[in-house]
Amino acid sequence: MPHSTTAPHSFQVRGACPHDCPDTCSLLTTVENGVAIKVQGNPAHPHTGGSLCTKVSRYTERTYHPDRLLQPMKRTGPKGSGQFAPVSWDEALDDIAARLNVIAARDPQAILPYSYAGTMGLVQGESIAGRFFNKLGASQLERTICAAAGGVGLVHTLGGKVGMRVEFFAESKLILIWGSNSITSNLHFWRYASQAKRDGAKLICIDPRKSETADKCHEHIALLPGTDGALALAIMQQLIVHDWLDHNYLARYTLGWEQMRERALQWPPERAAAVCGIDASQIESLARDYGAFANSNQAAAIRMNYGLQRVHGGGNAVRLIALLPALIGAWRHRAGGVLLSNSGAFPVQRAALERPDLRAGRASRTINMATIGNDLLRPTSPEFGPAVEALIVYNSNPVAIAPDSAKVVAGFAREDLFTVVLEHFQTDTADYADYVLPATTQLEHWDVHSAYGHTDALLNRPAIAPVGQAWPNTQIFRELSRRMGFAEPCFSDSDEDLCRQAYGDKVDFNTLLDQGFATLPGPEAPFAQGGFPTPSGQCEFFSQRLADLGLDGLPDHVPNHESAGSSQTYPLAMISPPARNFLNSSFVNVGSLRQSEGEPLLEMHPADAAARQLQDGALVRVFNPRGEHRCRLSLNDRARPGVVVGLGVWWRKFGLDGHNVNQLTSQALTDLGNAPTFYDCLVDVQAA
Ligand SMILES: Nc1nc2c(c(=O)[nH]1)N[C@H]1C(S)=C(S)[C@@H](COP(=O)(O)OP(=O)(O)OC[C@H]3O[C@@H](n4cnc5c(=O)[nH]c(N)nc54)[C@H](O)[C@@H]3O)O[C@H]1N2
Ligand SMILES: Nc1nc2c(c(=O)[nH]1)N[C@H]1C(S)=C(S)[C@@H](COP(=O)(O)OP(=O)(O)OC[C@H]3O[C@@H](n4cnc5c(=O)[nH]c(N)nc54)[C@H](O)[C@@H]3O)O[C@H]1N2
Ligand SMILES: [Mo]
Repeated sequence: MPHSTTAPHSFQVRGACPHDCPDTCSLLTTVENGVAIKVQGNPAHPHTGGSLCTKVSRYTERTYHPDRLLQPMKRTGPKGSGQFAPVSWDEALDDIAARLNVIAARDPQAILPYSYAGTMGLVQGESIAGRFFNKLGASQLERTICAAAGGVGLVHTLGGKVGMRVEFFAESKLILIWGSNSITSNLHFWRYASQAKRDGAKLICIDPRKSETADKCHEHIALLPGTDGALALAIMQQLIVHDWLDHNYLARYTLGWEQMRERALQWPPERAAAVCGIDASQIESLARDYGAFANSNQAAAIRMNYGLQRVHGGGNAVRLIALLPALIGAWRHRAGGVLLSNSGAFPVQRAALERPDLRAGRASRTINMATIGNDLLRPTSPEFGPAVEALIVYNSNPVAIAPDSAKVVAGFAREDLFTVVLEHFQTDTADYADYVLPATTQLEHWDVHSAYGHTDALLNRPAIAPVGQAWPNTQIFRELSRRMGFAEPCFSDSDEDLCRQAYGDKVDFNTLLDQGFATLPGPEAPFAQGGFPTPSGQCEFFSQRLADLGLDGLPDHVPNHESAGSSQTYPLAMISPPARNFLNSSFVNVGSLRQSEGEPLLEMHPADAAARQLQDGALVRVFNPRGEHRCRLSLNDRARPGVVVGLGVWWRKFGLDGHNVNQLTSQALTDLGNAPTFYDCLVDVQAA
């Protein structure tokens, strides 16, 4: 029950931040007379520590935004025009069900769900929605857009999405912040890193961009995008030649060290320096700092984030970095090792939530969300199967966030594609819908959460009644199921039922009800004595599973599809990492946050600008064979020579020319995990 505070009609409700961020904060929403007036960080939750990021502390501005979708809408103009007329829920759902039934009668695989982590909630994500598409026998979506390369890399190295417990970074004495702008995208990790820094730890940032986080670290290594694997190999080479190794740990708890050693010895610092575009002395110094912790009673830790795996070799790079702690025996300490994601630690009962058994053995083609641009344009063929005829989008804004926008937009613009979008706002994607259905926000529905940057499960209670006629995703799929004639009792489960099913008996639901969060049990130093969840139980330098797939069993440096310096026509490497005040494309329409970001910018090093006679603030055209995007130039030392940075992800309709950076990115995939390669992208820039 909400507990009362001072005013009679005022109370606070415990919730969870739903956004796709490692921090998954515990929220306290103050409600007065049925209106949410304030959203704060819950001081009782250790990882949240009572503080929120700028975005989520403005949550009421987003919830009560004048542009909130308040009723179902049906398209009245051409696709993409954004012309809609209000309709009733009954009219919308009857028509949607009828149209889906006609398509399903021909081939249900012509229907495709498209969803990601607009909410990370286990209930408003793939619970009733998963059941609905399984029962329908629809195509399955391969959800690769963010973390698949690194995730698969971790699985074939440590055995899963597992790693250090985030709180122990506070005790580390050396922290490598690798491919992560923590102050922007993982603020509550930064609290622990700052604590370590105050206690004398050295912080080193490895990032092509001099990020806000790099500003606060002792050192910054500005390597070229997609060269992290080469850097990790050269660190290994230095650890070997200087014998900064924990031989005992290597012998007892790793597999394939001899072969890895041979490969790493081929990477002296000079070789890696040429690939990474940095000085060999920087690599030697980094390896010396790291090697100092071999066999030490103090700990070195690595915080990787997904920024470094959005390139061709992202999976191998994550493998190589995740192997480093084994060389020096860092895992022996609770404050040592590596953390990319902890999501594998959560006992989520996915089969109970999504009910794959409802497919009843029917064929299920898989479509990769990263190649939606090409796949919406494919005709029916024996290899591909049926052309996509219906698309149901929820918790995602693909027209803005998927790579190679020209193709994505052409696909969504197909007049013969039936598109339904469940949303809070009229996004770039909603503009292409046949029906837009208003969804509730986190303040208005129940949910249960796992996290990927800490090890606490969270419960979200609704704080207010749904705004307008909005419904939770679950209710929309429940009502659609009924109209489609799906009779199984699981389609009637309430959101509270689903919250209980999410962890079954693996997490005590009463703890969630009582305090809003529950810390997962688990050892403080998970791999101090091996015990990796790999098939061998060892930290795997060599992966038999990869070898069995016909891939290299050992990790290697895999160059970019579009390597910096490989093209004279497009000499600049463009990366498009998160802007601090946005979350992917969420919050771009919140006025105060968009004002803080200003307008779409391209950061460029003054030397690259001088070579093109471009001035700070100039209007520029960023282009490559996939398209062009106009924005304003920002000359500063955040971008290194040869690399330009377009912070994202802006809504296309807020851009100068109705485009965003994804007009330039490609649909090429990563080495492992079939993920997109947003930061593997060559461009050139001219005055517009
Ligand atoms: N404020 C805010 N927070 C967010 C997000 C957001 O959009 N805004 N996004 C959320 C999401 S979806 C995710 S997945 C997470 C993590 O999101 P990530 O994509 O990991 O984002 P960042 O931690 O900002 O880290 C990206 C950093 O990696 C750097 N980088 C780019 N290419 C390379 C490379 O090749 N090598 C190396 N070493 N570094 C590279 C970028 O310059 C940037 O500073 O953050 C989440 N948190
Ligand atoms: N160029 C470039 N592109 C990128 C990235 C990059 O770094 N650079 N980052 C990539 C990454 S890491 C990711 S994770 C993806 C993210 O891509 P998406 O997962 O699509 O994330 P968002 O852009 O935040 O869009 C989420 C949408 O879900 C809606 N939503 C939120 N909660 C609910 C709900 O409860 N119900 C319904 N129906 N809708 C809801 C929000 O209003 C929002 O419009 O983008 C990727 N795209
Ligand atoms: Mo992401």
